[in-house]
Amino acid sequence: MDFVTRGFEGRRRSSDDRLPPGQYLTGDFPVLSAGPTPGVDRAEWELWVATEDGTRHAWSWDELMALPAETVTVDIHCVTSWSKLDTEWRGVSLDTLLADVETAADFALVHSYGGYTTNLPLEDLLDGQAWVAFGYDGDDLPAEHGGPARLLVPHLYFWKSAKWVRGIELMLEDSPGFWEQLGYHDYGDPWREQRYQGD
Ligand SMILES: Nc1nc2c(c(=O)[nH]1)N[C@H]1C(S)=C(S)[C@@H](COP(=O)(O)O)O[C@H]1N2
Ligand SMILES: [Mo]
Repeated sequence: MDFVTRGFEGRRRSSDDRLPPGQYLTGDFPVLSAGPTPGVDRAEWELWVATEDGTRHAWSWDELMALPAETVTVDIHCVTSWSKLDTEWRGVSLDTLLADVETAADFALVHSYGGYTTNLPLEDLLDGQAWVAFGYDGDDLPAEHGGPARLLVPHLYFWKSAKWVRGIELMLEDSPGFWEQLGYHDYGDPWREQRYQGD
């Protein structure tokens, strides 16, 4: 009987249910960069977090590698309408990086090598929702996809997942990043189709 079989398969959400409005599925991994791929040497690489009172925390590449890492499998959604399901990343949770950072900030402005920035609420970086990812699909993260390391915030449109991440500025007030200044949405929830300001 058909409905019996469906009962078992129904435990897994179909790919259609995992596709936010206005998105299509792709099996490729498109590269979307607003500028050239910056060459960042792991020996020189550093990740900083600066709080609203100017306190600075920083990790070298070796210090990042010494932190507990996780493998996560997530769906990603680009505002240009492609979505990719079940992408596998390796990275350090922002919960780990921010554990000892004392702040009263509500917002973060993420800075990349090369100058790109993007803003998001600090709470969207916490509680298992964001990683500094350095591995993709069992390998090092390719440079064109943000290697050595990028931010991964899969529950928001993928422009919030800053490639070549270099620092996170914690702020009391929101401040728009690169695409946000050009009219993209401040928050960018793909399920609410928040592509542009006013959506
Ligand atoms: N530093 C930086 N990060 C960036 C971008 C960029 O241009 N520069 N593009 C964003 C956009 S619009 C998307 S869709 C994703 C694309 O990531 P990918 O090239 O690995 O697919 O990176 C985001 N992060
Ligand atoms: Mo994008």
